[in-house]
Amino acid sequence: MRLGDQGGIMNSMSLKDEIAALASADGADLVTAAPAGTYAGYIGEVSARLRETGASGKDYMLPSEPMAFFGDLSDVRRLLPSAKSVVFIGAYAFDENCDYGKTGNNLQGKTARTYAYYPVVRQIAEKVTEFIMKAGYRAIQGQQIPLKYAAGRIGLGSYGQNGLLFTRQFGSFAALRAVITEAELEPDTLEPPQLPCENCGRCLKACPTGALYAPYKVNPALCINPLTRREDDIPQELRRKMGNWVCGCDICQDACPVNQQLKPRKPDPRAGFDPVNHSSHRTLGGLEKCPDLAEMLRNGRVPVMQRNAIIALANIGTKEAKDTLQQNRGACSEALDDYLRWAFERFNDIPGRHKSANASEADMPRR
Ligand code: B12
Ligand code: SF4
Ligand code: SF4
Repeated sequence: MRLGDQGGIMNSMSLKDEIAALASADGADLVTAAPAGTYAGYIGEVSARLRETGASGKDYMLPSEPMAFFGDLSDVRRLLPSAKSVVFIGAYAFDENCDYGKTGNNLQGKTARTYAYYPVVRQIAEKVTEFIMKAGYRAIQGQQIPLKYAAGRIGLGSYGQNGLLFTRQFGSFAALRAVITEAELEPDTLEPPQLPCENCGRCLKACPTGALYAPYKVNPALCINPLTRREDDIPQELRRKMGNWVCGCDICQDACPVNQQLKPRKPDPRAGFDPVNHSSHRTLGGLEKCPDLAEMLRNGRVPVMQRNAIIALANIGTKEAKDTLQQNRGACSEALDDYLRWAFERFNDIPGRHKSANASEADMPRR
């Protein structure tokens, strides 16, 4: 028998070791246990954020009204009434396949690094859940908990002013997932990293849209991450600030001196996009990291991704970018005419960018 048969806490402690061994063998870079709890302080912060920003569920890309969604996160017992412990699974997400230094001029888009590791932590968490259930305890895996806040409470990381949780080994590039269980696991107590935020503020200065509107505080209505996934119109002044991000945005992480010390890892073979199991990957089916923008226009992509490719090309602004858009404009959804018009105007408007003799005649989308 895998577990001791004496019952009680000894049982659970050995179960914890077995969970840690299983998850690590399956590629987890972080495995930590905490008591299941409620997060009252978190709800106070969420309310303040909603008051300050006036953000709606749509701004957060949520299926429901924000207070209902965050309220559910704030008490794991709403999900599993008998919950006693939470296991945090983390994976280092900064891998060699996201060399953004190579994008920007050669007509590629950028995708958020951590996104590609959501399938990795999910698959590990699924195995851990199955293992705990075979040991006789109920368990549920997912994101139905305020991951940064809850993991921060046990010292797995510290909040940076960019609003993300910095772990000791992996900076803020750690994808997180939780397994909530009725098994009683001995909690870990960890030493959180000390961050140099006080005299820094580089992430706030780097955020191109002002979404990071104060230290630790994000306005989702301005954040490029949800903008690249939203189906409603993106205001022109925000399009200009999106650079060549086509899904998510890592600017406030790349600007950080702590993250700049990180060495990229060898990619986990499971890293990538999975529209079936991850709602945040819904529009990413078939895309690689740093996808080719011409391919994004051509291959019958959903309009949201064609739109993001148009914005990225306009912001890259070179002759090659303009030619690419001209050559592929016929493949774009008609719903994107306004974006095409805006893009061709932008190619011509910005000093130092590619000029064409007659923007209004030559560059308008033709069908
Ligand atoms: C909603 C959400 C978003 C929203 C809102 C983000 C936000 N910061 O609120 C949007 C869509 C904008 C978003 C964007 C991103 N997200 Co997101 N998101 C979430 C989600 C679902 C909930 C986060 C949440 O609770 N927000 C509500 C706010 C109020 O809570 P909070 O961020 O913890 O805010 C705290 C601070 O303000 C703090 N605070 C306030 N004042 C002060 C003062 C001090 C001194 C301190 C220390 C703290 C502090 O108190 C608040 C409460 O804890 C989690 C998944 C989950 N289930 O937890 C992923 C999650 C947080 N996201 C993640 C990622 C990777 C991102 C992006 C980097 C993706 C990308 N590359 O584009 C961006 C980063 C934007 C940013 N700078 O935060 C990761 C973060 C991993 C990590 N190591 O931190 C998570 C955990 C998902 C995961 N499974 O790994 N996200
Ligand atoms: S950039 Fe500076 S202020 Fe922002 S999270 Fe990193 S250390 Fe903190
Ligand atoms: S992800 Fe980009 S837009 Fe969002 S807060 Fe960070 S830098 Fe700003």
